[in-house]
Amino acid sequence: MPGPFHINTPLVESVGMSRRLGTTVYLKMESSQPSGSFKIRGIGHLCQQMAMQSKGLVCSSGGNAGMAAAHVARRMGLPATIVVPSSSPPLVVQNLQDLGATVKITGEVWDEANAEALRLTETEGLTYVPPFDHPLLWEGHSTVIPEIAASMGPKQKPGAVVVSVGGGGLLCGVAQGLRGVGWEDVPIVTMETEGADCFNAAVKAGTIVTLEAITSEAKCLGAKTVCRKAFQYSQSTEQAIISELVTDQQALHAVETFLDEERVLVELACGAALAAVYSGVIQRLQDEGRLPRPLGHLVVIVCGGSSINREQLANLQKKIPRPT
Ligand code: PLV
Repeated sequence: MPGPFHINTPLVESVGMSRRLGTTVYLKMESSQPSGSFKIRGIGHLCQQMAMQSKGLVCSSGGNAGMAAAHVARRMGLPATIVVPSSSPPLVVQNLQDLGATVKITGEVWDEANAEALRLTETEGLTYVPPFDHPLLWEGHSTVIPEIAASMGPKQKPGAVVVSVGGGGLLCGVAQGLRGVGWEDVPIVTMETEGADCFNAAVKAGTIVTLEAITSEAKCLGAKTVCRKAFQYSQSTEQAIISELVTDQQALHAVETFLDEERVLVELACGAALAAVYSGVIQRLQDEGRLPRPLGHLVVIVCGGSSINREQLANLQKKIPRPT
């Protein structure tokens, strides 16, 4: 059986973030994964289990799930069709084509692209690769936590873990992984941008809701409805999940600061998680007594993302107005 397809990524301290927060901040560098994001953990695992006899993969994606599926398909010698919405930048289409995938642009947001991927699954007999809603994805994503535990060493435990949420797959993997290593008492801080906030909307409403539209530029967080399992985790009393939002401006500022300080370029979806520190969200949660002070080591999952280069960053800088 081929794989695993993902690599064990570095856990490194961010001196700049540690200085801001007054406690050690570790970055789990999922941006170094072969496909540019954590997605290859879950998608690689799912394909190992489900696609061995497949005649090809079809994946609906804002971009990064598609990149992971295209990578895995290439390694498995399978054709891949990736359905993306028109909101995905041309760069995403180019990156996918460079990996040998067939790209289909359908609908304006991910949910519409997904309907087309499901249709192709039926009509073409392809193996459907979901971007966030599947137990095998969560199991694959969960491997990030034992890696963090091994890097931190015995008797060490994070004070909190920060993740971005799109459809909630990464969150489910992190929650599962934390339970797996006996860290269910470690709070998870979930980050979304305003306008791509289906998890926050569900937490506030106390029930799963579907957003009318995705108005954030963080298109890879742009699922209109969060997966049921992520919502269920938010309702559980076993593990604290704190749902927070930032603006696109704050996510962009975080991307820029991260580039300057860590010399790594990530996309806006990841900027949302970084903004937890750069925009003072963690400090505010401490002020409000929702996170302890002093806090143990903070771990930020740097989810990464390939929908970014200098040109795309400049586009975002034009599109997203600076705070006045
Ligand atoms: N992006 C998905 C879903 O898009 C995709 O198709 O690529 N950080 C990055 C860089 C991401 O690409 C994503 C998901 C997330 C975070 C959030 O992960 P999730 O969906 O598992 O919560 C619509």
